[in-house]
Amino acid sequence: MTDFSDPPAADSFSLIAPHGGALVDLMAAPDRAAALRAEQRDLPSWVLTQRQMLDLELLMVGGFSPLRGFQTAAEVASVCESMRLPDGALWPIPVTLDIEPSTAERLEVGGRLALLDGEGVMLAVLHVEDLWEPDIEALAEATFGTRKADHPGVRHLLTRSNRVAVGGRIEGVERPQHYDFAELRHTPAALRAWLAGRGWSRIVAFQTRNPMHRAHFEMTLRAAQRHDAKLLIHPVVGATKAGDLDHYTRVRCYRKVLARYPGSMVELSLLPLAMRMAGPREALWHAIVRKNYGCSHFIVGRDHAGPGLDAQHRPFYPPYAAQELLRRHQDELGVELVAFERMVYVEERDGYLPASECPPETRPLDLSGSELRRRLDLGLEIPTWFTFPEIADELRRSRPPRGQRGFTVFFTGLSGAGKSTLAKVLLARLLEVGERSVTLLDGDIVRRHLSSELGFSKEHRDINVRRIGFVASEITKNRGIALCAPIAPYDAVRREVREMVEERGGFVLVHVATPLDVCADRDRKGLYAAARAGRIKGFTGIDDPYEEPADAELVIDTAECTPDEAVDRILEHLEEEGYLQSAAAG
Ligand code: PPS
Repeated sequence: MTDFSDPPAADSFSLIAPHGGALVDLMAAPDRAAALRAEQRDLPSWVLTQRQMLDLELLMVGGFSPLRGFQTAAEVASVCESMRLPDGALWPIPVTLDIEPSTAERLEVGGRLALLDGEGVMLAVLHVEDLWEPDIEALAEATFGTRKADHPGVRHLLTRSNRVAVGGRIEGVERPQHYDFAELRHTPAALRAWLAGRGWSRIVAFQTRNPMHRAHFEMTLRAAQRHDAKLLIHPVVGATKAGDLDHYTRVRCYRKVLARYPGSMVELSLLPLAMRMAGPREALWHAIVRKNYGCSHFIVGRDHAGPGLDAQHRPFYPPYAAQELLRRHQDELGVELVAFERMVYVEERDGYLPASECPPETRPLDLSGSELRRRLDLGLEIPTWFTFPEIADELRRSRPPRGQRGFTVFFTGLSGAGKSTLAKVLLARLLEVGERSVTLLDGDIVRRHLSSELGFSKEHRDINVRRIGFVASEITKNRGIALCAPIAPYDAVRREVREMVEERGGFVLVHVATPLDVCADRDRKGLYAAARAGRIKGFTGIDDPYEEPADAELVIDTAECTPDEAVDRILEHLEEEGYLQSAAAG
């Protein structure tokens, strides 16, 4: 593999590369870094989230040039309003650092904040220039063009970000450690130097968060040839969209695709970016970042960095908005737009053509992402016209047929609805067959072992259910079966758990919808009587909410069937979906 060892200083290379302005290098010199480390114990500190660490890394190495730190309120206002920094430079996406109020209370403008990784290693020092409370909704509107929480970027802002932000200049002490694919990770300066050293001046960058199939291969090959340029495959390996294929599998796929290009026209480098899924604004942002990495051209598709469909099944952004935005700014930016054409396979020609150039008598073929997943799930053939066989092998390894994958059955419902009974019957039926390892995470059991310190406030219930989800997702990842049976009364956290588990395998939500009066009549633990008498406060269904799921795969009322009948239905569903062979369904 190519050696891209770091050059001694960043700015000296900005002259060599014809594309891109001067690179910012925020890393402190070794003496200064040692001095900052010595002061660490006297400074207030903040442990960065995974996403914040990715932003910090790109700030420190100059991937976010010309930014010199996390943005202040004035900078963010300017970015939101005009897509420009206060000095007029193009910059379409806010890069902010949100912190907990308890940390903010210990800070003042003019002071400093140590930024730590999860193990307490100080990565950088932030010189506090501004402490402010962002208007989250306005921020969402400006960045994503919507305030609706069905947009994952908006949802992240609304539900996962703290209400206080700190802005200011960064001094980098130590870059975050990556133990995976270290030889494919390069600073902008190192990549620029390497490109210049090889005499590459026209470079088309290809951004991706997906594995590359033949259509991508053909399109990138064509793009490079048409622009008389070399090609940089520059996939995002930071945070992408929930449900995306893991980056380990993707990188194995990219490496294999590389061997398919003719001559020495292509290189691969990994980008530790936290994507926002902000569509057009994000496309422009990606182009700026690629310019920093020394590229002259940037491929933008129909729905670049699009978050998928909204609750009404409509796209969030018009189909060509990202291309139009970059086209408007390409001269100023010095990065040329390469508009991505959808390539389709034309059987009659045994080759790929842009969809718009297909002769009318031909029948173009394409395979959607969901059709590919369906074929993988059921162990069906993946056509070689769609993806190279070596890529299909990687995909099959990563997403084996459902019968070989783990899954979680998550029961939710009121106390006394019959969740535990169904889970126990299902456990027994699965163990009778004995082919798979099965773990029961019953509400009461979890509360005794995993969540003994928690009560029944909304906050505590959410923590409890999240813990169950975490354990279930680990079991699922390792190809086991997890059966969960908490009340889990809140929709948002149930959806979070689904997302977490579906990344790794199957998730079946069973709403045990036994009516409240039946549950209260059963009252096996005497809790309803106690709740009605006011001896227990905040009891689900009495004086605490239960949000009925709208996304349950199965709804079962135990007042209307026996436990065996209910479990038969669950087993049938698992069999139909391909998670179990017929033996378990008896
Ligand atoms: S949650 O909401 O998912 O965190 O609840 P869970 O962990 O499943 O715990 C529910 C069991 O705790 C008992 N219990 C209560 N339930 C609801 N509300 C209140 N205030 C409460 N206090 C104690 C109750 O026995 C539940 O068990 P199940 O098996 O559901 O009857």
